[in-house]
Amino acid sequence: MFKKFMGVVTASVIAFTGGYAIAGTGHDYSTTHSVPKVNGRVIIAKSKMEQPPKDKSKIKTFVLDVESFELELLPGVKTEAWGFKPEGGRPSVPGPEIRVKEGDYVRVILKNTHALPHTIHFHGVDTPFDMDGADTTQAEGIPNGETFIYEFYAKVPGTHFYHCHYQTFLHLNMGMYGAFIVEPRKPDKVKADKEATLILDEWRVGEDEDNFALKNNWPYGYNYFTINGKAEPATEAIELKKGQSVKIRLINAGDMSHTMHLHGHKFLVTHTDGIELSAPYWKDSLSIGPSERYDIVMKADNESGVWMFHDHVMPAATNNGQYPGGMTMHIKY
Ligand SMILES: [Cu+2]
Repeated sequence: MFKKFMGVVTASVIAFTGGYAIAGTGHDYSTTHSVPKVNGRVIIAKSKMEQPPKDKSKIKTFVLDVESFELELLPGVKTEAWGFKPEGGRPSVPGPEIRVKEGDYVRVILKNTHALPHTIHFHGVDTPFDMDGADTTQAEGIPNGETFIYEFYAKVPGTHFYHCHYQTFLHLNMGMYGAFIVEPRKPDKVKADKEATLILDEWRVGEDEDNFALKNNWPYGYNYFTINGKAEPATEAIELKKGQSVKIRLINAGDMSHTMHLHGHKFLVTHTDGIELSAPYWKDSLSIGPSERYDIVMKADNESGVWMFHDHVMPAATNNGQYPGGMTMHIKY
């Protein structure tokens, strides 16, 4: 695999001369993080547009790898997934949350030991273009055995996400995404007692002849629908105390629009795509398109109970056509 990509990678490094340096020739990263030892070469990316801060404590480092694994969507339903994993950790869908503060210098080290090439794109973070990780700017991806170091200032506060942007339709579908949260310098105007991040996604699982979605012409044959990689009844509830409030960061990492409806409560929409609204507005059903993010705040101010929060695009509230299921979860207090 490595040999196969050698020539291609060399070419891409040459194409980016001026923007990139090979390990040992440009930067010394040893003061904050040892450069990971890998089978192949380490490509250190140095943005032409931004310089790291002198104060090393302002540099936040994350090391990610990719691994194939079996993701259990709900008891008895498993599918192959490709998950991001932290160094020494286990792969997961979503991948580990990256959380930094506005103004931090972020260093994300993609140390790829997976069989296929991958990249990381930081959606909504607005990095310099040479850190964009897109199919067009990193056309060959980061192949097996190689490491790429993304570096940029976290200038844009809010709820964002990162995902592989190599053969994106397939790789994003295999679960290669995670939350990227930039906490704002100036605290949010609407405060909450707790926080939860919910990432929506769809899956096509099992043999096509058993696929309820294909028989009913649902988009792309998606027949399982997840919140944080789990379908009802395996989704995790948000537990509150009466009177408590929760800020929910909704991220749509899938290919379909979903309309999240909360029973028994209104919620305040405070941010769209990470941007704080000057005039937050109340809703009880919120449509969220692919790649959109919404921050909402709800308060446990009705009767104590187990309140449903679910996609009102009803096919996505099933497991292969069996209702209830899919993008359904509960808020308990
Ligand atoms: Cu990928």
